Amino acid sequence: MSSISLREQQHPLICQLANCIESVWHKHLDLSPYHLPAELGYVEGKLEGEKLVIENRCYQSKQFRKMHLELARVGNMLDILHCVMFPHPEYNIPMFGSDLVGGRGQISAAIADLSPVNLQRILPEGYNTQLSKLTVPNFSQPRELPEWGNIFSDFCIFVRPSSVEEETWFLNHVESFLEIHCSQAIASQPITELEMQEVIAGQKNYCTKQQQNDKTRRVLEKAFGVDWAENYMTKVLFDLPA
Ligand code: 18B
Repeated sequence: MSSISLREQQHPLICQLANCIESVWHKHLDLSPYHLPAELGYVEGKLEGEKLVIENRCYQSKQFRKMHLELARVGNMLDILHCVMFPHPEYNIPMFGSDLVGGRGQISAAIADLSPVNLQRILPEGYNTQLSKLTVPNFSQPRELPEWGNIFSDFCIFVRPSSVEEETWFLNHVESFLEIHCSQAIASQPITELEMQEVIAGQKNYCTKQQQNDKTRRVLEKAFGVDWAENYMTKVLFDLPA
């Protein structure tokens, strides 16, 4: 099955966000393929008797070591979009991340952020200026970040969209994040070797915290087992630069 067909079966917001992400990437960046570890591009498992299907699309560009878009579906109970853009550590630019989780017609978690990669949680000035100009939609059901969520910036959006209108607000806001991110990234200059050490430490902290997301881990463990889930979370979802 091609990922177009999985995408079309999923919740409309997931399908729209996946299309949006790929179209902004194609518009701004010179993409080449990024090869995931063997056998992990398309995977199927069983979760409580339901089929779990995972489809990955992965690219790289001059500024980004790995741009990962993943769609997953458990039977027809759970639809997931996961996306992370990992910058090359020679650029001091944030990590874009987004997760959409939903089931039976309702998205329960919609999160997107441009997360700083220094331990002081400071975004580069250009990002701050651009992000500060955005109007934050007035979502009726904001959600509380878990404890490990201290990696996210003050611009992070984490909500349960309560209507088609709010879904559109979320989609448009993430599109703005991506437009700002791609244009800022293209304009950014490589940093020194010393500064790179801090960026690597920041990216490592981001990944270590994300690996603590028990809700993601539980879904993967139930379908594929503990060891497979650990390998997938550390080698595919949140791996570190070599
Ligand atoms: N995630 N998510 O990507 N996760 O990957 N996700 C959930 O309504 C998967 C990211 C984030 O409240 C839930 O509570 C699976 C990125 C946060 O404790 C489920 C995959 C970000 C929460 C899954 C996946 C991110 C969350 C519960 C692999 C942010 C709330 C849904 C395909 C940039 C955590 C709910 C909490 C929730 C599952 C964030 C089931 C399997 C990139 C903060």
